[in-house]
Amino acid sequence: MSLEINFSAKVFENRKRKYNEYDEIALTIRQDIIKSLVLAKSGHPGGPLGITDVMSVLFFGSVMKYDPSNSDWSERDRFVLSAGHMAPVQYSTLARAGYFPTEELKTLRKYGSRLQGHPGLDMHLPGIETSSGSLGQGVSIAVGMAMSDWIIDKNDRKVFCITGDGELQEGASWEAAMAAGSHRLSNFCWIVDNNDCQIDGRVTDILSVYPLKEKFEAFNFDVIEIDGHNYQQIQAAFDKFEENHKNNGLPTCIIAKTFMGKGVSFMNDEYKWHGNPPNEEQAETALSELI
Ligand SMILES: Cc1ncc(C[n+]2csc(CCOP(=O)(O)OP(=O)(O)O)c2C)c(N)n1
Repeated sequence: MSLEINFSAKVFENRKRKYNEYDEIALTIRQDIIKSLVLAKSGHPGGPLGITDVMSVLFFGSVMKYDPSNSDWSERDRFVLSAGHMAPVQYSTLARAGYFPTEELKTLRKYGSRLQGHPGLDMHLPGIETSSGSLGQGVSIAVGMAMSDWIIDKNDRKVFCITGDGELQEGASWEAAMAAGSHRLSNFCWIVDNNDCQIDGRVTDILSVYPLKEKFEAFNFDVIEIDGHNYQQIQAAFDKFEENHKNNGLPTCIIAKTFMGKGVSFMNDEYKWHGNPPNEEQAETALSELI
């Protein structure tokens, strides 16, 4: 491989920020995604690049309560990436939060690595709360976590979960929605990565999941539609979730309108980048744009 790939050691704090401070974080994560995928020679760039801005606010804007030096902290909020194929964005985010050395991002999908193609609990990577990748399953587990916190333990922990929109074609997703809405899990925040792209085309064309807002409302969610690349709107949506939680309101569903492959011109809004890694030349071009 002639392209030299290095990962800076930079980590970011989880604190209230001015919106322009997220640019550096999101850029770093997008670079990590491209770098780890070109080294892995397999994997999914499109979804991870698209959800990076939401992840940046969620993890580095004092939205979630967590402690990278004590990943089992009993009072932590939990994050579940139900769309497990988007693992590169979760791995980079966790590394940039300080859960494990950023150098480890080099090992994505390598034999023996803790960073497999989909998050695995059996890999014992700090920050991973459950295995995911079988679509619909992560969100079902996440709702179970929220139920145990809210109904049984009656504690103050929150659960955040990201699903894809194509993922909603999996029926288990709607069973999870029904349970969260029916039990009024105000501690549950469901984020839909609404890029209208999936593995082999537009979600609209393959099997429409729309109208999303009305469907989640029918399942008893407070639904907030946002531009998933606008930090102000992302922050406002998480603030509304916090308010819903404080007031024992409804569970929150944030429908984040995003572009697959955001940040890299030739990947932008292209479903063909759902699951193909960049080759060296493409990675070089992508990294030259991510500065
Ligand atoms: C139960 C299940 N069925 C099929 C797959 C294969 N699969 C992986 S990702 C994907 C498309 C998901 O689309 P979306 O959630 O919109 O993610 P995006 O393309 O935006 O990354 C499919 C069908 C799977 N992982 N799990």
